[in-house]
Amino acid sequence: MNSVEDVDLAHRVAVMGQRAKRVLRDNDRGRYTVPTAKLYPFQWNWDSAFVALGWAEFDPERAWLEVETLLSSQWPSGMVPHIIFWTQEDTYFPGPDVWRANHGPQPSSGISQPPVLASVVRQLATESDTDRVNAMFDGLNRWHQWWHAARDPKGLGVIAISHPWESGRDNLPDWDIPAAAIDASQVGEYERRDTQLVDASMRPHKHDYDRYLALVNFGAEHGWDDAAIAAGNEFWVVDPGITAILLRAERDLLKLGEWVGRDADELTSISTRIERMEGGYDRMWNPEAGTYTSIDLRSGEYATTGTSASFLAPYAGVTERTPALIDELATWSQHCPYLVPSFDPRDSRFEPNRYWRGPVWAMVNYMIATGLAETGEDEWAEKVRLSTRQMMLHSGFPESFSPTTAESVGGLHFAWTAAIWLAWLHKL
Ligand code: 9WN
Repeated sequence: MNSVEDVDLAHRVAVMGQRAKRVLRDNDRGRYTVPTAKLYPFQWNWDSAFVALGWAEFDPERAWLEVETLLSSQWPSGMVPHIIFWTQEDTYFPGPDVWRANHGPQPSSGISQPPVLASVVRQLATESDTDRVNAMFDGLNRWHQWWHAARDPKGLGVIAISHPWESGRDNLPDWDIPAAAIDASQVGEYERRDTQLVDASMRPHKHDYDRYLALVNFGAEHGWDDAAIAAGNEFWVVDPGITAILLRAERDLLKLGEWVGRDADELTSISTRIERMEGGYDRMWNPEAGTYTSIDLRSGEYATTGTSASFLAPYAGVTERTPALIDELATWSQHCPYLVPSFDPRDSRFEPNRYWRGPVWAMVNYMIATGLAETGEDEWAEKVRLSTRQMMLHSGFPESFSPTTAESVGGLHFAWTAAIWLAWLHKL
């Protein structure tokens, strides 16, 4: 017989499921879902991909529409932008007039974001979806090719970002030193909207924003030309997050291609890209830090510290160093009760409530735990899952969570957090 506690928990879980659906419905704009109203009133790239996993739990048609809408914003170069400005809104800065990036079918930003889309499509696909997968395959393939050509032009097998926003982990301490070289003297006056909607102590500093905007200006002045950005952008940093996510996405794209019977040539070129990345991955291993770190390609310097993305190697199918990563995760867990903080909690730059300098993000946990489970590290996969669940039971569906208190950080009523509940955490 169930105890009172079990019944109570089952009730709370059921209520959470209803609330999570409500969050998606409230943020639904018909063909895409905004991350949260006002703070982020457009379509964001990796948000939409994760949100589709949530929709899939109760409205599969709507899930497909989400991912198809995202891919429909693709530029002729193959790039899929990080923000698509489907409507005009004045609650977000910088908007399309600052980006000056009208290269695609819709006004958009000029950079990309972590390419989780192919992995999500693989999860959405059921036996009856071969036509849909076929229709998306070329776009996904071209986007992946773009990452290699535009962000790894030297064929190192690891992927660079041209802007902190491209990583999706905007104000990570990793970017401080590479960004320090950026000349922001010409940025001028501007009005931020984020700090009018969220406590400024949770958001990046003005110093960071000045540099974000200087990089946007550089891209816009160079017509968002990939070669000019690779050659001259002051910020050019290998990101373990993008690299792991792309490698995973390439493996999933290959499986999708095999499944729908694409040409051998197409499949071979994906396999070649996978092999190049498998060969390059260990460049990010930093023996002094004892983990994978980012690399500033302009100076050749490695970051000194691991981040939550260091733990994505198993998700990428790179498992040689899993024992060391598990030791590292165990150490982190002794320094903060909730896993996985976005930045090393032992480091002096760790800030539990400031955006990507400490808070926990549910979709990052989802990827970390997926990789750990696939590698046979069930105990730690489960710890990460239960930690995520506990934080949501405590604080609902905010943008992110404090790893020290499980309290909300950033925006509320947040789509990807609710989606991760639906896709992954709703079972008792
Ligand atoms: C800039 C929407 C996005 C996420 C990013 C997160 C944050 C934007 C911002 O919000 O970035 O892209 O203005 O802060 O860092 O990962 O996609 O949720």
